[in-house]
Amino acid sequence: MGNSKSGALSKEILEDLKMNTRYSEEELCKWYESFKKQCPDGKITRPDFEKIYANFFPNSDPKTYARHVFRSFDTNDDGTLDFREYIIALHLTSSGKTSLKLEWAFSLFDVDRNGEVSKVEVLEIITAIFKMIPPEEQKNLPDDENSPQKRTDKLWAYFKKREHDKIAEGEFIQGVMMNDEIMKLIQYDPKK
Ligand SMILES: [Ca+2]
Ligand SMILES: [Ca+2]
Repeated sequence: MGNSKSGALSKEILEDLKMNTRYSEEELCKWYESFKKQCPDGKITRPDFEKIYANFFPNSDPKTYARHVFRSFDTNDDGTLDFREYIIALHLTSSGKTSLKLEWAFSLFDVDRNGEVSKVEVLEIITAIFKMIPPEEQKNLPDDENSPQKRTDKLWAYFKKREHDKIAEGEFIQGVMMNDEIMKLIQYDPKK
């Protein structure tokens, strides 16, 4: 408990992160220093997080997506991201390893955290992703991908699911990994 005031990274969290991410002790301590500088109270709030996203997407509306991403990172569901959650997020999203990224993507799509993804959940996330695409770019999308509903239908059809079926995590990761087109549907990389 005393750790929160002294500003040091607790041994317990350090060991946990060393075991569960690819980062070394040295790297983690460095991350922690800069995290503390930016968030002196040791927590990132949802509005802070949404602001970061807004800076990256000045020509579209990333707010809903940011809210879902925040939820997927806030694993203890307390409304803030602490250092541990922040590092795990970084580890999952920036590793370059597709299976890790898709593991995270699954948690993003599993809005109610029940371990499976429904079509309603897919539509919810794809709608949020769609809002990040600037209107100019939306005009140039292929005919079967130019609305959230069409994109959701396409993904659902690819997984050969009926309306009320569900997708499990392993099935999701494997399916998306095998198809680049589906991979593109579940994310948005802004053109630089
Ligand atoms: Ca949290
Ligand atoms: Ca679910």
